[in-house]
Amino acid sequence: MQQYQPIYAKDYTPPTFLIDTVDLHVNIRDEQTIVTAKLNIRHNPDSNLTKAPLVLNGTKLNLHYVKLDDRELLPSQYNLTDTLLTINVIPDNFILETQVSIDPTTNKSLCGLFKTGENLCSQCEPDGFSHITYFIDRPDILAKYTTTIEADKSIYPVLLSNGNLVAQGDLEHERHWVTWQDPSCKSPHIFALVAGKFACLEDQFITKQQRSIKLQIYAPATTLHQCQHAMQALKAAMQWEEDNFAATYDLDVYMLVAIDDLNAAAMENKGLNVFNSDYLLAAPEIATDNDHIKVATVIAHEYFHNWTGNLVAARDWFQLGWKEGLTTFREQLFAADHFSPAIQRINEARFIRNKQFAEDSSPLAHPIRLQSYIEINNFYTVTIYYKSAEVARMLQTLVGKDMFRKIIETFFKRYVGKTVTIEDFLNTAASVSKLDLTQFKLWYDQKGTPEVTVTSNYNASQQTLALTITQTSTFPEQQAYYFPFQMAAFTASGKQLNLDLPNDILLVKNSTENVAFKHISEKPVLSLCRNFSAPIKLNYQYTPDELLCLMLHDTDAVNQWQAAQELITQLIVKLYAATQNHEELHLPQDFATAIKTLLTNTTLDPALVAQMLQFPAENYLLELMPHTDVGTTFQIIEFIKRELAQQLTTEFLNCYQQHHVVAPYTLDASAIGNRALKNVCLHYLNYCNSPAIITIALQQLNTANNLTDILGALGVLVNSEIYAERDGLLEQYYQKWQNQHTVINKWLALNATIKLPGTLERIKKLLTHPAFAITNPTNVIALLRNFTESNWINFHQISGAGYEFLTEQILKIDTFNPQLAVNIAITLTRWQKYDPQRQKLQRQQLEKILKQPNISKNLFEIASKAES
Ligand code: HT7
Ligand code: ZN
Repeated sequence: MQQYQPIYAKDYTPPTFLIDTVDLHVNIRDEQTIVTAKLNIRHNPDSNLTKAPLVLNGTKLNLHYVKLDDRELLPSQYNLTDTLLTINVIPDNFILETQVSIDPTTNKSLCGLFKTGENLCSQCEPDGFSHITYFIDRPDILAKYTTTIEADKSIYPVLLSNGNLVAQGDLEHERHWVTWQDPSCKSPHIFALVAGKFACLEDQFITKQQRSIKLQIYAPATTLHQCQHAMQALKAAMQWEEDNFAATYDLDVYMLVAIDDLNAAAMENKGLNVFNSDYLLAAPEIATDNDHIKVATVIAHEYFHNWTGNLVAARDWFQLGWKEGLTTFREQLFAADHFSPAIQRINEARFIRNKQFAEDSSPLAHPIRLQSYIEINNFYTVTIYYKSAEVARMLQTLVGKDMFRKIIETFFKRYVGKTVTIEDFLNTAASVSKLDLTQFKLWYDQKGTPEVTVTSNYNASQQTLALTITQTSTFPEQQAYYFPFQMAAFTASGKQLNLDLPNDILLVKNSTENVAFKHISEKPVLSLCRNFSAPIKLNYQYTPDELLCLMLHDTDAVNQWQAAQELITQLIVKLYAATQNHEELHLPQDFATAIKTLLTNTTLDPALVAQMLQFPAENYLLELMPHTDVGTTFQIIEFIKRELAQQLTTEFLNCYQQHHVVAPYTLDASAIGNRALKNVCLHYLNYCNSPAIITIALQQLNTANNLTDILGALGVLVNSEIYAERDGLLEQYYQKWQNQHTVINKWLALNATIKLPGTLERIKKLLTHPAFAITNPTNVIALLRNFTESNWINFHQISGAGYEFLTEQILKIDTFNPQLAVNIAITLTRWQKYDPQRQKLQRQQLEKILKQPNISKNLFEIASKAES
């Protein structure tokens, strides 16, 4: 078994050398690309290692020469390994020139410089720059870059890099060159280079100071018409950040590029963001409502990085959670301002509960500020992005919106052009707000999800309500957290009671808090942790009546949704126990009545009802019911849906018809809500196994003017037990959309999530289908990750065939793209949650992975942590 050494946060030391300027020359040729780098280097006055050698990172580089102040070094004057170039004797201030060759055409890792389609693109976060040239590849090396690119004119007509285009010209043999100069100082991971055939959509943004910024979106000519939504989103994001945090873009040009191969949604390279085309292209026929929202928010996210990550840079990778969390939080605020705030927040709460809580209770649990890592690529996690965003949100709740804005503005002013740590951010927050954040900082340094148990005691004669709030942690040595706990109370008929709480917020600090409320005229129904005010697991014993009251009357949409989730979860738990006792299953009448009330209620927002009708995700159920049998839970969910569909056919049909609005496509909240509710109704109606429902679905499919409705209908038809044309329909859809990468991913996902038996064989066949390329991350995620994470019944089959299949794919992918291999391997790290037989089967796969002779550092770290 391989051994890789962790890097520890406590070992951080300032760099021994600084690099002030980088002069790159990238000569793109068919067989190889030659990269010549001239680095202006000096000793770091803040480093006391005055005699230390110069150590440059470099991976998969074919070194041609090294020159120090124009003199070529002999091989005996430096030491070269697979990943480092070490030069021993060096002056205080010097120019180092290196020349290397690389081969982007065979680079399938999507790190460094790689080929995507017929184009070339770079990805340098976190350490890809040293896959292009020798460099001190760490975020606290802030330098000014000048980049000259030379290439064939017809193959690579567009040549892009960061900053401003300052010169260009033609060369012999139909070649050309361009020079880009970036006036800002940047970390190496936000360097970018793009070369190829692109069309360009252009617009401008006028800043508050009346500066015009040129906006350009580069995409293949065939997809340029699908970039309008992205352009609007970009302008909205730029405006929003100026309005909300007084932060403006610093350069004169801002470019976005769409490519099909990237290991993440997008990358915030300085002035030259690169996007996976699924996260940039959008139009009604190729993107669902959610895709449109996703495109807008990813564009905003990358733009917001210009201040958190680029202009203010993370000092080292242990601060990753700071830049990603603060950027994600602003992305969420932006989304709430541009789409339905209620639905946005419900989705955020759901995502944390399904994904982050699962990560936090797995062997991969880690604090927002990591203490160590083997491979930083493994830590672009839901904790780093989304728990960190929740922590930023809690800070905003604690200090108030205006004060939060003041903190951010002060922080930006104080640290522009500098590198920061999480302490720098919290110290600024504390000094500006005058709040002691010592205890609050634990959110960054402790891992795991706090469990908060609330008990209440209502005294009718004294009209008092006593609450006890206890927080516990799965990690016994941990200290209590400080967090805002937003709450309200209602009468049984849904009237809000006055709790006399400032901003409805209780500040929780101690492991046990006792709180008393006076003048409570009747036994209250409590609405707790409203708006998901803290990322905690809440335990409170609700009765079904209380839940129904909250579903209908709570003024907080998150808790209306949460009440419905709780009602459904309670029923699943109850029916699971009944199955274990070999009792016959039946659907309680009051449950059916509650769902009927939702379907017939005309005052609730249809978008919210659609959310409330969705069942809790399997991951979430497994958190609550660990070690239960996946097959039994699946059958119970199917039973409940079937019973509801049969008992409430008329209500589902009426609701479907009321919200099936035939009109031109618009992206407003009401149209989105109607589509969401209609498609949820159709999903339920499918459980009637009725030809009439097939007719409705086919009609929706054939008349739809948008992808949301097309996929709503297709999802129903391909999962129908009575519709025999499934494969013909899928083939028809493929033929129509085969040239549209983003839609083909939907098609792969559709195949992957068919709940009927035989899906594993279907997926195996699709591995050789022209629609699927194992080197393409979005194809792999659509087909393989959707199968393993959203097709429980087929993936977790008790034979273990699903697990074996996954391991085969992980190992295959690991040979060329370790980041992608880890992306699909994460599923296996949750094995503790399953029943003993499935635990054993999943562990066997982890052991098998670890026994392979040459697995990557990435996969080793994940599999070894999961297995132990
Ligand atoms: N900061 C970026 C993180 C990233 C990435 C992007 C593209 C390809 C591979 C990547 N590895 C890490 C993305 C972001 O948070 O916006
Ligand atoms: Zn980010």
